[in-house]
Amino acid sequence: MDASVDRIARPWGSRTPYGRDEPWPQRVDTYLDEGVDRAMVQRWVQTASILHSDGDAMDIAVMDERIVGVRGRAQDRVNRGRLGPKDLFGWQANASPDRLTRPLVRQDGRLVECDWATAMEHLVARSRELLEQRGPGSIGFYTSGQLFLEEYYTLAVLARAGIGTNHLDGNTRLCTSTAAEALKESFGCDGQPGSYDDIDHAEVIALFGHNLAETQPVQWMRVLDRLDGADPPRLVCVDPRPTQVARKAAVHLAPRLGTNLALLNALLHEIIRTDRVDHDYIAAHTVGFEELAARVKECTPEWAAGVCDVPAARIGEAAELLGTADRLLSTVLQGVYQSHQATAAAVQINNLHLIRGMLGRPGAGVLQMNGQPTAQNTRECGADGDLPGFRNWQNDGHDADLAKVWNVEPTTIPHYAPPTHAMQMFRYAEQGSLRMLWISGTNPAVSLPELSRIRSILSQERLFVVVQDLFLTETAQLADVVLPAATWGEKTGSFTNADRTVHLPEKAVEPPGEARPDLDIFLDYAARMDFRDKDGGPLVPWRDAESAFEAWKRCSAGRPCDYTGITYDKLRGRSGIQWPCNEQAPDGTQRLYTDGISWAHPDTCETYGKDLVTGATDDVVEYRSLNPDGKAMIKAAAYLPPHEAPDEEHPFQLTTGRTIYHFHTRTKTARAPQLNAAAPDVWVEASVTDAAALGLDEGDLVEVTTPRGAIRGRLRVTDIRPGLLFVPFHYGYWDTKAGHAPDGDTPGRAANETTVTDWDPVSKQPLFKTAAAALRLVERADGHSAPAPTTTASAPSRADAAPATTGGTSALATHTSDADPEEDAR
Ligand SMILES: Nc1nc2c(c(=O)[nH]1)N[C@H]1C(S)=C(S)[C@@H](COP(=O)(O)OP(=O)(O)OC[C@H]3O[C@@H](n4cnc5c(=O)[nH]c(N)nc54)[C@H](O)[C@@H]3O)O[C@H]1N2
Ligand SMILES: Nc1nc2c(c(=O)[nH]1)N[C@H]1C(S)=C(S)[C@@H](COP(=O)(O)OP(=O)(O)OC[C@H]3O[C@@H](n4cnc5c(=O)[nH]c(N)nc54)[C@H](O)[C@@H]3O)O[C@H]1N2
Ligand SMILES: [Mo]
Repeated sequence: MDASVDRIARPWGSRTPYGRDEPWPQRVDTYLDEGVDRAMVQRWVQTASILHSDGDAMDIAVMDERIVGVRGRAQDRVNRGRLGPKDLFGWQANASPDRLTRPLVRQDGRLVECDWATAMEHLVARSRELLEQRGPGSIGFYTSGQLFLEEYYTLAVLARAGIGTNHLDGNTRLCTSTAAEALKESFGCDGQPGSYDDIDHAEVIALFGHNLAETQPVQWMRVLDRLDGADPPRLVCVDPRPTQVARKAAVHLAPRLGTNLALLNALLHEIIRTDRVDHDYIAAHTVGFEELAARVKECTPEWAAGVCDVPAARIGEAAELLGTADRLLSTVLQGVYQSHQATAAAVQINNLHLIRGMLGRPGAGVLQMNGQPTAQNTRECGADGDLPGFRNWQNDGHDADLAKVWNVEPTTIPHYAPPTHAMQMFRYAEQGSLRMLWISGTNPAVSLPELSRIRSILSQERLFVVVQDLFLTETAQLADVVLPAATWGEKTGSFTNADRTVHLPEKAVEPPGEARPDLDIFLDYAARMDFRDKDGGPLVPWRDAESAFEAWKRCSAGRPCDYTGITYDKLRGRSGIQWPCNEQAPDGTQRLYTDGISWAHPDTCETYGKDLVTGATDDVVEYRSLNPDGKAMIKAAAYLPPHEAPDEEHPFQLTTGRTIYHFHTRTKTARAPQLNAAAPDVWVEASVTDAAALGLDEGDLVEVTTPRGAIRGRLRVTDIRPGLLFVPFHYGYWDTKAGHAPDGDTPGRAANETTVTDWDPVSKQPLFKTAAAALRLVERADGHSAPAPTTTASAPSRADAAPATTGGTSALATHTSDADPEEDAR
């Protein structure tokens, strides 16, 4: 079967139904540039998508040394050939004419072009001066969840052992630090327990604050295919918006923002009350059940109904599904991680699985999801505020072991305190103790909360800002040095998706101009700084991606994220491989914890844990007394109300998030015509009830104000819960008419003009999803409708209120269900 589908109008494409416990059928999605057909493609280069955490495997089509399209890889376990809209169209940004092609340095207030040697020597001179005058604590690195493993590892070595600073974190702090923390609190160590294959086997799939349909569209296709097949799963959705997930759910709970923990405590209450718990599993593999039972004893559905504004009966129905499922799969994402009591709530989902014994079997698993494509590697490699290989900074044995791998003295690697988190780094920069900040692969001038504050921090004269990016982003415009990076398709390196699957995206074409792979930039810096190990040899002896990967394998050996059984060759030509992969598991490991809990023993665990309410760190003595045998830890927490509650002046709750067609600050997706056209500008979602009460309608220009700032956008009236506003956070200002940051005359359109500087006490993840806001009319619609998609959570409540989102002929992709074996062989 060969079919052409408008993948903007139908983001998930056509269905390939399958029954429970059957293999997910293949469907190969291909999109080639207009005027290009398969016969014209000169070579296909293996890669995987980096526009979400799914790791969709694909091949890049190359013609005349340029990228002309993509095709899914049928043999890969992750996607079996399917691609989402961003996978299909996003690559076009690579060839955008406004890519950075030469380094820039600031001279007399302006950024001017220079050669690499000039830019790097400037950077080295400033680093040396700061090291001499102010010490390593004056230098910080803020990296990404979108580079490759080899790049993070190199950065971690040069920052922690070369500079010797504790200030190294990723934008993964905004993204998956709660996922990591929740895993650490429950299992003593990071590491995704479940597998995407669990979707094939689950009887109930519960999604907590996770808009899977839009943010991991290929796994949503998998769920849709199961819903159309024999013995379909039932979905439980916890999300205040009418997402596609919510529309397909057997039970949809739409809680008041910031009340996840109350709801979860009530669900646990019901499951314990009805004794739907696996007592044998609890006895064999956990500690702490009694404390949980006592803590949730009073948390009845009726109590939670009052807190969450969800009918008690609906909570009962959800508990019934979660409590009786023979195979339960749960997924968790930003509706929990970026909301109030983030870690405490995420941990309750682990508890649900622990008390029901729903772990380590097909269909029984928890996915504490990642968001960014390579966030897992930022964490593993220690570029995110943890030590490499999930080592425990409080464990002297782990510090010594890492020092041995790097051939440095243990005192070289700072471990006097937990590694500095990103929000703290920005505070140090604000206060003046941090004097150099090297930002790679992230755009904090759009993505961090309270943007007026972030802009003023980055614009300080005394702070030396280095930005490594593809484009002159809002952040790069504030830099002292801008380094042009090569990206996906232009460089080789590996990465690991949210279910531990490692892929090897390969270089397909040359980068534009003088742009260089991030790895080469970090290696160049390490060489110029002349970082040495304790015997006088180079601290960073590797020279390319493959030798960096081999070095990382030695660092990962014997740790949970063991890569020792993986080679570049093993990743070529076939499916991705799930870590741990070593002598005992040469083909990788589908699920963790199939045979009890493996990494929670006091000698091996990544952390001794924290208090779920205050975030205070425990020490080894407390940990040993709580968990001497290394079992899973069931940790309970009481609900507290969110910090910012609506009042008379700010009567609404405001949340922010994503749409299927755009990625983050849109540096890539705004430059892909099909994606940009589908959602070209910011909008504001409000409920039918609230719009009616304020006399507002579809397309009206409105202003949303919080104590931090205001944004303007057109109104979309949807079936969102009353009292709640939603604003997508994708829209910065680089492509606006003004082209500069908002001031008195140009109100902002970035959601983060309005968000608050506040974070979860345990994971330190910022709270992008709970604020109080006011809404007012600026201008009537006058024929406009909101530039919001109609295919997704932002669908208008009244179907005819806005024209349907379509892509037309330029968005036609083919679906092939019988994968052509010749095409599969490369
Ligand atoms: N299309 C697209 N896909 C992406 C990305 C992208 O930018 N665009 N980014 C990737 C990245 S880095 C990430 S982190 C993931 C994020 O993926 P998701 O977490 O799925 O996306 P969000 O839209 O941030 O938030 C999910 C949902 O949380 C709900 N929510 C808000 N507040 C609350 C609350 O208090 N409680 C509950 N239960 N729910 C709440 C929102 O209504 C929203 O539907 O997506 C990844 N995939
Ligand atoms: N209000 C609100 N704010 C949020 C969120 C939210 O839900 N609401 N979500 C948060 C989350 S989960 C995330 S992950 C962040 C994302 O926030 P950011 O990381 O700031 O967003 P991106 O637009 O992905 O920025 C990545 C940058 O790296 C560049 N880049 C891409 N590839 C490469 C490469 O290979 N090398 C280099 N050097 N640069 C590259 C891109 O051009 C881009 O400028 O936003 C966070 N902010
Ligand atoms: Mo993220």
